[in-house]
Amino acid sequence: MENLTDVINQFNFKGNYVSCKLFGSGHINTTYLVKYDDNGIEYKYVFQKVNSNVFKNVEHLMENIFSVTSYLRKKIAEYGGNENRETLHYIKTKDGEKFYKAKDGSFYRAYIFVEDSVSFDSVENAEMFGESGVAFGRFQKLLADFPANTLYETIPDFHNTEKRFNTEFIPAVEKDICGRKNSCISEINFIKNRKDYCSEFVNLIKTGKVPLRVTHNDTKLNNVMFDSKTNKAICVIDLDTVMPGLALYDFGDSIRFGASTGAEDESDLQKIKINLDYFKAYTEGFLQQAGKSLNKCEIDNLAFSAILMTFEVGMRFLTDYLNGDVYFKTAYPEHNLVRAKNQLKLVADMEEHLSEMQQIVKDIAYKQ
Ligand code: ADP
Ligand code: GN1
Ligand code: MG
Repeated sequence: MENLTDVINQFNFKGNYVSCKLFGSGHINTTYLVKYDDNGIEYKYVFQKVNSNVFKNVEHLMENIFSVTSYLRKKIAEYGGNENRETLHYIKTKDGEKFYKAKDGSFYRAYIFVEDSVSFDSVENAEMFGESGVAFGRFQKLLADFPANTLYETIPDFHNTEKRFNTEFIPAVEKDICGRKNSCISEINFIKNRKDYCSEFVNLIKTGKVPLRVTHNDTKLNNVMFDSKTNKAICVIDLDTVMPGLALYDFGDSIRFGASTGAEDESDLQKIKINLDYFKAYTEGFLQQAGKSLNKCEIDNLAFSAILMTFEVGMRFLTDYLNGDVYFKTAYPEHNLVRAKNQLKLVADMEEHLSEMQQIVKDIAYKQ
């Protein structure tokens, strides 16, 4: 394996290498904070090893990111924003490439660290969550005219819940290659009993009721950087899954992660409920930005999207548990099972509160 500092040295960073430390809490890539020094001035970079087990075509992924961020820079400059702060700025290698392929076949890329910024792994108050809604709503709005068909699908069928059920979840249950099935019979049944959920959005696409848009597809709170002084959301990060998708995916995934009363891997299920105040705050922020571009069918499905996106990730965690933890990073053997139970508990709680969630959406969307 190539030495990490040798790989870092392939990039066009300013000055001399100072340090490299592990950083961030994502489940997929490995992230480092790299520091350089140029005559006493410190430069910080985010340096990542891309998970090429998850992302099969890193070239396509980086093409997507460069075209989307270049487009965003233009849009941000047009409205007088700060294009160096409000979107990611990727650094090419000394050879002018968008990423570096190491001798062992692994892929690395780098971008500028957004100064005076911070990300959060859990929501601290409704205002913060509302701000993340503004950030993802704005992201969607700014990319509304971007030609979605020029983007590669970095993970085909990423939010095709039906396909995930039929071709990933059911085979994992049937094969049971780790002999873990008996430890999660009630979770398996919970998912099987909701098989109908899986085709809801697939059918909305098939019948043309909702349009494909450029979406982020992984709208966790920690994929938004906040200004550490003003607490305002600055920019959306983690652009690996930007591709054609539904506004519903982005809305629902944010709620799943941020409007839960506990962390995604909290094992005490009593602590897992939907926080309707947070739900309301996010809905206000998101619709304030993206509301005008959504059609009635999208708006009417926002509340359910939170259930479906939570159900989908719960099913993915359980699938990975059954497959022996080959996809998501885990910290202990039952980690994926704990995450799955947690997400399915949140589904159950949201089912009980669906009509309240729908009313909140209506009150906000139709008063605008
Ligand atoms: P992953 O795919 O592992 O989730 P991310 O791209 O989301 O990787 O990065 C992981 C974490 O690193 C983020 O949650 C954030 O805290 C931090 N981070 C990422 N990009 C930046 C940036 N440009 N500036 C400052 N911090 C960043
Ligand atoms: C992964 O990379 P990260 O941690 O932001 C996953 C998402 C899941 C999320 C669950 C490419 O996101 O789909 O919703 O974990 N990303 C990928 O926390 O699979
Ligand atoms: Mg992330």
